Amino acid sequence: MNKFEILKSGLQKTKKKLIDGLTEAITGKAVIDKEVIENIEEVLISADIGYDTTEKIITKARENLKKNNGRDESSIKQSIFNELKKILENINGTSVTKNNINEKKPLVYLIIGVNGVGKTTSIGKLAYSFKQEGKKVLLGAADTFRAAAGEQLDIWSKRAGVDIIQGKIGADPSSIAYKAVEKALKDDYDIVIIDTAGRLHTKNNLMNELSKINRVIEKVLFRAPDKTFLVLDSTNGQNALVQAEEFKKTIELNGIILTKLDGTSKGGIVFQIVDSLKVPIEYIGVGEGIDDLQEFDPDNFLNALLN
Ligand SMILES: Nc1nc2c(ncn2[C@@H]2O[C@H](COP(=O)(O)OP(=O)(O)OP(=O)(O)O)[C@@H](O)[C@H]2O)c(=O)[nH]1
Ligand SMILES: [Mg+2]
Repeated sequence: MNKFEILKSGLQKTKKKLIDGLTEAITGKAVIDKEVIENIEEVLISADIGYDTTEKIITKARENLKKNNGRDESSIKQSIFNELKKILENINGTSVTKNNINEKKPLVYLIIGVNGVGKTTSIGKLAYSFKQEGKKVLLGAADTFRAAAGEQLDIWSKRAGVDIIQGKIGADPSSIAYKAVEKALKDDYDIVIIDTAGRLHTKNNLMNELSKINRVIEKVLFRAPDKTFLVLDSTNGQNALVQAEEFKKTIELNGIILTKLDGTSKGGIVFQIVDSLKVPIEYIGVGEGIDDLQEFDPDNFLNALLN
């Protein structure tokens, strides 16, 4: 399967819920009346588009209905698909991947997120794709909270064929971040990707730790990390949004890595993240394999859903 087919097959359940749901709500209705609109609303909300984003889409659909006098099923469907498209198009231009940060060396990526969302796995996949591009990649295992965390990243570093800076369990995560960036500067790496813990004793601990890692990187790099990526698990639905709001309070986020889109029906969360969080989705995870991280492309995403 090529990348698009992998994406398409990963989005099957979301498509079923969202697109087939919409089609069902609309098709065969002689007139688009209040009841049909309510059904559409229900489909959007149950497909994790979120209340606010759904209201925007519905308001637009109502306006279009009035304007067109075209109370037929194809125009209402088109109106909704157009709105979905517009939401995703809004992130074009805000994306940091597309800005010229590639001139910086080493590029420093800090990867954060609650436990189990897919940080370490995504780092492995990212490292592999940079390596494939011929880049010299270093990983920093700053999740020193769990014994298995370092080992897991170590396995990924071997799979991807990249170097890694490890620390002992319980070591100060900031010290690992420091050493990784220091080594990258000294040994001419193109990119450093730093893994962090998803859970510490308390949420405050976690946020303080992440702020500290940020400060320490800035000290050695003379600038903030080039990208701080928040990893969100799409299967968490609404809760992913809640997590993002929490992190946003303490840390400046540059992008989202949205994982586990394969096999969930909650892929509609993409629209809500883009619309309400105002942080671009940079990558999506569509499987557990080393190749299963894709750059997020709004057009591709919509095509995969609609076709
Ligand atoms: N199906 C699927 N599984 C994924 C994806 N990304 C990650 N996973 C799985 O999610 C689980 C957790 O991933 P990790 O990378 O360990 O998550 P983490 O955020 O590093 O977790 P902690 O280190 O505990 O904070 C693993 O079993 C991964 O294989 C994805 O895109 N699709
Ligand atoms: Mg991890």
